[in-house]
Amino acid sequence: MTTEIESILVENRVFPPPADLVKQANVSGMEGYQALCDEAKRDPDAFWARLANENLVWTKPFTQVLDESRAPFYKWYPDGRMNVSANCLDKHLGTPAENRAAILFEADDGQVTKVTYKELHARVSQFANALKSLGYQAGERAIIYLPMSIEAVVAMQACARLGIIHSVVFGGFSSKSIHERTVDVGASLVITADAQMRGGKSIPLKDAVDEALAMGGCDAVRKVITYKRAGSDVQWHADRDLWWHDVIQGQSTDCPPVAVDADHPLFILYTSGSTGKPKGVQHSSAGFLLWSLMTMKWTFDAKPTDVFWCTADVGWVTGHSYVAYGPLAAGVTQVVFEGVPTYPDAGRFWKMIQEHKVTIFYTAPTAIRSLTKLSEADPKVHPKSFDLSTLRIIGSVGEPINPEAWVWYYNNVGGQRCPVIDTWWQTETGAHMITPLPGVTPLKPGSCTLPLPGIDAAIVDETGEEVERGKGGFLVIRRPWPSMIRTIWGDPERFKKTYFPEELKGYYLAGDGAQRDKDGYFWIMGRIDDVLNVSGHRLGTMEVESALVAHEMVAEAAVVGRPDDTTGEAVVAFVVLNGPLPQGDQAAAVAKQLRDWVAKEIGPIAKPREIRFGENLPKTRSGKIMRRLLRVVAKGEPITQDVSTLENPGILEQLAQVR
Ligand code: 6R9
Repeated sequence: MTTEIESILVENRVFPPPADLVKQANVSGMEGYQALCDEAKRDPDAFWARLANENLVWTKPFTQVLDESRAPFYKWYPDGRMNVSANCLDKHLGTPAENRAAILFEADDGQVTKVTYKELHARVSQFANALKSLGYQAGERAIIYLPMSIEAVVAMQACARLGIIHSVVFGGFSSKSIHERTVDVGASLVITADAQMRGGKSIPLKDAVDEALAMGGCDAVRKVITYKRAGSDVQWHADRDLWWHDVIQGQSTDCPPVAVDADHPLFILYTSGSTGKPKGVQHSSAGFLLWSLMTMKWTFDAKPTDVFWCTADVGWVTGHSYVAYGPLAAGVTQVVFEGVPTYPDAGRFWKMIQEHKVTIFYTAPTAIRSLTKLSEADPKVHPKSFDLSTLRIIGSVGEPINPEAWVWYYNNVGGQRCPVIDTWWQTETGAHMITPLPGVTPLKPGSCTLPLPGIDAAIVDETGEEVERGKGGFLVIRRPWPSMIRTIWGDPERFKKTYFPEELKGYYLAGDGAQRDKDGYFWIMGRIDDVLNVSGHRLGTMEVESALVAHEMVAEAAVVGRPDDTTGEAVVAFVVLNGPLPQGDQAAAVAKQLRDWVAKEIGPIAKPREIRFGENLPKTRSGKIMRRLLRVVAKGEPITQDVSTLENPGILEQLAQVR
């Protein structure tokens, strides 16, 4: 572990919560927040029991709240049984929510489809019955590789209904990623689409699945179900392939939800870590759903009248907690969007907020930064050209939001009326952890402010001791919470070592550096490990390095992040080729070849922005690559650090040249 924590700009402006929100929010005023925090502190078990009893429907009530006997493999509500899909859909039947729109789906081309809770329940049940008739059962694993669509939500919910564990692979990932995940989870089912539509273009999906399954080791896969989205040509394997519209034919819209243990895995979602191999983060059923739902109510102040829009793809954790599960459990109407924010123009988000009368909007800083640039350049796509008066809360997730972007978002999208809710959390935490509450927290741009009630967040040193206010350290969570990661699928040792290192007193180590100011507000300073954050997506430097060295031309590679105004960080790769140093056009051609290779190996988001070639990499005498120096070179700054421990200091000059 290293604590290379850079100091950050601390904003001094404070924005008090709007008075009307303080009055009627689900958590009202600092006293309301404090009362919940005190309740959780006084008797954590009683607090978590109360929330689970009041907010979830149990098939068999739990008698124990938390089993710590095998820590850090915590079990929550161990003897309770329930079903996630029943808690998102069935519970609304026969209530006023039944005829409310659950999903307003807007396709890439602008076409809108509305699905009520009752209709969604029927669709999920029908698809679940199709899976059942194919012999699928609780505990099996399904890979879902679908575009943003009603079907993506239906597929996830149908799996949950039967206790099938899903693993969603982001549609922008390569066939190699699908292959790795299919093998790792031992999937017996793949659900995909012929293609996805983004920005007016159709991008094949089924082809990538075919390629992945042809790579070998996927023998457990019995069926591939394909949803026809674009009507594009696909290859067909008669023994294995089925159309979505065929399998649901004649299936009943009544499918009793299968009760599972509270800790039955709901899903496995892969995320980058500090090694080359992404980790399969395993989440539970009850604990995960409870916190997704509570944070909908607390963080977003969700009410039945809200129109909620989270712009995240279901391929990321945000699309699990705040598209596929949380909003449905909360009974709100949500917008699901297939396309991209810049098509047909950069006013798309604002136009959609206006048309669907969105009240709660949740997006990523990278989107805000890129739309700021485009809006300021063209008044037609500027948020001020749209009626955004229905908005009451605007949220941010994925990376630190710089004060400049925060203020632009607050002024131009939120009309200086809506609090900017900067939510800090991770794939592993399942749902929000440190975040302002709209009717409670005075905001400071750039700070995710205070932990949610029940979340014991702290900043500690290498020994687990809390550091003084104003000092940087490791962000940890000292007590378990219901939506926490249960294990890394198939690798419990790695789970223990990564998240509960021995020297940290059994605390959960988030992997972020942070500090607290005099008011106890948290300021996240970025990752302490070799994980980059590109457009809010986690990317391991090792992952990109492994992809590069897998190319026959590459002898060695080191990857670092460079700060970037729009994407947060950009990938810069330093590469040593097998053979002479390329020059001029040849260097450009090889760089292009390698960038395309990385896109194929991992996905387009992992493509290095820049590739620099050298005859070697800067190394210590013990052979360790000095990434610290490469980060300076990548920024184009002069090296002022001591390089005397380097075996080959001259190499830095060579790498500094952009060829
Ligand atoms: C939900 C999600 C997690 C990492 C996390 C941190 C960064 C996320 C943030 C934030 C500062 C915020 N991060 N939200 N940093 N402020 N509000 O993004 O999950 O993809 O697993 O990424 O993202 O570094 O450790 P995930």
